[in-house]
Amino acid sequence: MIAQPIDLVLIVWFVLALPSAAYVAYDQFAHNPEPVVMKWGFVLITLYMGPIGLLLYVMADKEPKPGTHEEFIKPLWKQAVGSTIHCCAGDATGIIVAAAITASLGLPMWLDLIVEYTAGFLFGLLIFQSLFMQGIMGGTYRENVRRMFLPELISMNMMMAGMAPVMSLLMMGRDMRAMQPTELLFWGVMSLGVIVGFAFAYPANVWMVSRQMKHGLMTERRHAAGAAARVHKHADSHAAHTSGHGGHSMSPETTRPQLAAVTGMTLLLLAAGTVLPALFVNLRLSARDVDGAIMPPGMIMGWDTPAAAMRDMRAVHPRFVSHVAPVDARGDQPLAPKLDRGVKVFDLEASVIRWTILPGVTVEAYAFNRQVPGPRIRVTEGDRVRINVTNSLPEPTAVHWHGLILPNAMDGAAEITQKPIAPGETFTYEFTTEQAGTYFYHTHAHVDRQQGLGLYGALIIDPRAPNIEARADAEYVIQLQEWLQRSGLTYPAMPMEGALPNYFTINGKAYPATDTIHLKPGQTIKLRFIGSNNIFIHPMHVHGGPFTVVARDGETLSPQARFDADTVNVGPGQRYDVIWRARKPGRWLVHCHIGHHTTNNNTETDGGGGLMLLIEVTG
Ligand SMILES: [Cu+2]
Repeated sequence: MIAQPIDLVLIVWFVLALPSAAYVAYDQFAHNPEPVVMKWGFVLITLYMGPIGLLLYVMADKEPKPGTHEEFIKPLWKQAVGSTIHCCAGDATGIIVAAAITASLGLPMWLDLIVEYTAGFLFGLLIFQSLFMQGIMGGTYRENVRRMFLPELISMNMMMAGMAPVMSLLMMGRDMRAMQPTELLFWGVMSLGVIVGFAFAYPANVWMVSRQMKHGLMTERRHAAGAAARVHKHADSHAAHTSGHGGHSMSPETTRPQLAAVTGMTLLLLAAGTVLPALFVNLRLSARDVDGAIMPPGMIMGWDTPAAAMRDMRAVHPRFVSHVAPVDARGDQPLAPKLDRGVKVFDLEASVIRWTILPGVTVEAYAFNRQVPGPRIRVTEGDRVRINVTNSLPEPTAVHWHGLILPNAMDGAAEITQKPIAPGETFTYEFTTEQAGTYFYHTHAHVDRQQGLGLYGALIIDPRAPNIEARADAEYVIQLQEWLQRSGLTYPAMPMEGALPNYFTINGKAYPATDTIHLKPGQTIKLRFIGSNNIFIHPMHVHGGPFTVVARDGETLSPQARFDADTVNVGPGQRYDVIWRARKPGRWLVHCHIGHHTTNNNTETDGGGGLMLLIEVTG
């Protein structure tokens, strides 16, 4: 699935690789005079290495004119290309098949590497080198296995020395879709791995071919076809004649110390290629553990980063989006209750939506009733309320009624007071309200992730006796939120490396997309600040003179305890009700006083951004 720009690059790459391999296959079997095993080697390698495979074929192996193949392939560098291709085709096929199987089985990455090495080595040695080459090398299968063991070992060690770090570092890197064979990225990493492995194995093959340890390229023609070299698709090996470098008579020109030194060095490089990445990435995890997570750029991931941390911080995968909210949709919409024998019944559904926080900037949000913030629940002190919460998220959740006095079983703390609501399930909360004031509800399962992605909403409880509350001509609820949206993906913002937010919203919108409040001179407004965000204490400030703080955390302050201020620190979970009077006409700002929180991705638009809105006093 296309989720990142790299996916488009990979599509282009594979669109080039497929016709490249098709061309090589056609040309090999229709025109090129060489043993079938080499034809297949080139086809497979071109499938894995795309245009690079095609380049190698044309430059080193494709007969330029009929009858010239023998002469054309003589240079050592071409012979070594043939030798490397032959080896890599077998090894890479073994490695790739093993990687796909181990990923599906959910084996940890370190075990993957061992299985892949073993599979690549055995496939290369037992099938590609010994079985397919038997017709060319003569001798029994057993003799060939013995003869090819060392050359295959040297070549495979080098191949894996190059391929293993590519696989480890990229598969367990930022975009762990690379662990899943169902993703294009997996195949992209395999391709890159084969290319790097080829580059590592090539010098070793130059040496081995020059020392007569391995076959290079060969020419094989049907006698009957003669010099015209019309090659037939089904050239059977009885009628075939083999010539060229190496051929039947290979007599290695190496000394034991040379072999020991070279083999030792390749083992050392193999060890480095497989072990060193373990210093940087957690190779104990499996494809299942990381579940295709895409991590925020800049997150610190070490050899001991647990899979649970990755699952918590990862991007919301766009495939989970079940609803795209219109650009001008607003959150915090009043939710009308149904009445059931005196009980006010509300339905909430948590799901993944695409939400516009600013024209042109969307986030993949976890949302109640397809809006951010979730719908406003407004009841009166003493009401019996029932809230049916349906979980349509890809993970379990629970809803907490922040600040309320209620039965413990209704408190919504996942794993503490209830089993989390599994995806697809509904849980019913029911309680009688005993307080009045500004409250809110929010997820209480993986709060770090889910609330950071948008799972919260206002819960306003009006007092039974209205006169006990400080009153104003108008009121406006301000719910704060921090977002991390980067490179087209949304991550839950967190106060840690790589996860700090770059967007900030009031009621799901960043300035200048926030509401504008309209007042007449002399009118008063009650601003209900809600710290529905996860990270920062936001010093919320109003221009145009002080306001009076009349309630804190839902509790109305006694007239003696009320105080005037022009900035109030709204911390996560806190609520402040303040009453501000429109003393003079004009455009007065309400904003957070942390400068960065009034930018959008570090940019000021129309005088600011993020946690900012306007009160227009006219008339
Ligand atoms: Cu702030």
